[in-house]
Amino acid sequence: MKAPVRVTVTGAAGQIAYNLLFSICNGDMLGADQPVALNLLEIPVAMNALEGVALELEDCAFPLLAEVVLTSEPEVAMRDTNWAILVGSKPRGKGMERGDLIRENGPIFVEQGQALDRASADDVRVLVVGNPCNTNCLIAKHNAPRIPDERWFAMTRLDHNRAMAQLAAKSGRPVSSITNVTIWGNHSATQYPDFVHARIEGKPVVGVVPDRSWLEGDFITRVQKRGAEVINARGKSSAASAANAALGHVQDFTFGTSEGDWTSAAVVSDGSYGIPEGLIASFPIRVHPGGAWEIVKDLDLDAFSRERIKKTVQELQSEREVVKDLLGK
Ligand code: NAX
Repeated sequence: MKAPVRVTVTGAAGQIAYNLLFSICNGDMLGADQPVALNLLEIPVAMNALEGVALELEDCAFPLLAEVVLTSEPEVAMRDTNWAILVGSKPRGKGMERGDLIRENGPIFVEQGQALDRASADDVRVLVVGNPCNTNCLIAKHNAPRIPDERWFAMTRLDHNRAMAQLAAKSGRPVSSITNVTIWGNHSATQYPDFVHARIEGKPVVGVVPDRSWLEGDFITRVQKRGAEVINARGKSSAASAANAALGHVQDFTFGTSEGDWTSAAVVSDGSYGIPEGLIASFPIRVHPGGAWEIVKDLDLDAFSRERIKKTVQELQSEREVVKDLLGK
């Protein structure tokens, strides 16, 4: 029997976590032979609800679940963790601007970053899901100088999946035939879902979907605004699809991406494609079995793509400006 991998999930009584925890314990994220231990973090008022989740986890009698720790203390939640999935954050309130939300949630990620720095395992990797996830990730990273740059991720996998699904629907081809999709930049309405390098059955999308105005217009807008579309229809934000994306992200960064394909994730920019070093921006990422990864470097960007990447990067820079006092060292 392998030693358990310790996974922290914050916001563990929330709706994304409710769709995530049971799949983690079922082996869907780290493999059917990989035991897991869970560290679950909530705020004090939600501890009762979290205890209810723990009762249900127990009732599943998961053979792979070695231990469950419930806590409202970030440092306890981050202790010895190998994968920290930071979901918990405050939702945007009525009339709140994006900048207000960033300021509201920033301190959570200062505290959790410091706790990760002090208490996590030496090989910890961090996936930030809670919004605004790129900037929250930036804040946590700056408050955890012990953890190397390549271990930090903000989630754009849901956007990536949404783009694949739209291309499949438009072309009438199966989702499995869609590859080489990239989400660039911020997980926000400025993100750029790149169809130029995407492929359908190995052929450039632009050759298979002749409707260029759809690709440049509705395709991009629909992916950018899909979160709002789900809220309008469901009355609640995406939860099952977000949890599924988090599983997919950790799977890819554990087992690797398929030969010839890549995934999208927001990582610490190394300056590639002119995106300023240090920003947490989404790139095309190739992952090797075991989890070592690199930004796919050799893509030619046309003027259309460059313009859109510039816009989303400007937004990331202005978000960084809003939180610069939280970035510590
Ligand atoms: P919920 O409101 O259902 O759950 C959030 C949970 O976090 C709550 O139980 C709350 O008590 C807890 N929480 C708040 N502050 C905390 C803190 N300081 N420490 C620990 N827990 C804390 O939201 P849910 O639908 O689960 O969404 C969670 C986050 O994911 C939101 O910020 C949401 O915007 C974001 N999303 C990110 C996505 C992405 O693709 N990156 C897509 C889905 C989602 O919109």
